[in-house]
Amino acid sequence: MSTPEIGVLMGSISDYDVMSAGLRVLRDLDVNYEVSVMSAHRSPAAVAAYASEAHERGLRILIAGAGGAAHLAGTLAAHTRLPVIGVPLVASSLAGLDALLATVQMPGGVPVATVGVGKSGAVNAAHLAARILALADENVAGNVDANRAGQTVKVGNMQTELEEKLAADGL
Ligand code: RP5
Repeated sequence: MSTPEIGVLMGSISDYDVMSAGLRVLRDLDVNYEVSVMSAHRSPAAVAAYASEAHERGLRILIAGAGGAAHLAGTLAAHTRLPVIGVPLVASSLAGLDALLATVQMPGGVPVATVGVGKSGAVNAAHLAARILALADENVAGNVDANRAGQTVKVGNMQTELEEKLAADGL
C-alpha cells in the first residue's frame, strides 16, 4: 500500500455522505488518500496535532469539509504549510452560506482554497487536489486528462437524449 498523499478530513460523521463523493473521485483517479474525522471546535488538539505532523508523514495536500461555523480547514492551515482545500457543507438553516463564509474568509497569509458548497464542492476539491498532484505525477496526470475527456463525451451523448425527449414530448 502506497503512502497517502491526500489527507481528507471531515468535522463530523454527519458529513460523510457528502464528503464520500470526493473520495470516489480520488479512488477513480488512482490517488492515495487517508480519511479522518476531527473537529476544530470539539477536538481542537487532534486537529492541531494532525496538521502539525501531516507534512512529515508524507501528505501533500489536505482537504477539509465542515458545516456551520466551519473552522476545520482554517485551523489546519494555521498549523501546516501544506496546501489546504476547504469544502463548505450544509449543516444548518443557513444552507451552507455560514460554512462558505467561515471557510473562504481567511486572513491574508493563511490561505484556504475554498470550493463550492456541498457535493459539487467535495467532488471539485478532489479534482483540484489531483490536478495539483498531476504537476509531478504522470499517472495521475493521465487519469485527470482521461476523466476530463470522459466528461466531454458524456455531454455529447446528452444531445441524443435531448432529441429523444423532444420527440417524445412533441417539441
Ligand atoms: C460541523 O458541524 C461538522 O462539520 C458538521 O457539518 C456540523 C454538524 O455536526 P454534527 O452536529 O452533525 O456532529 O462541525
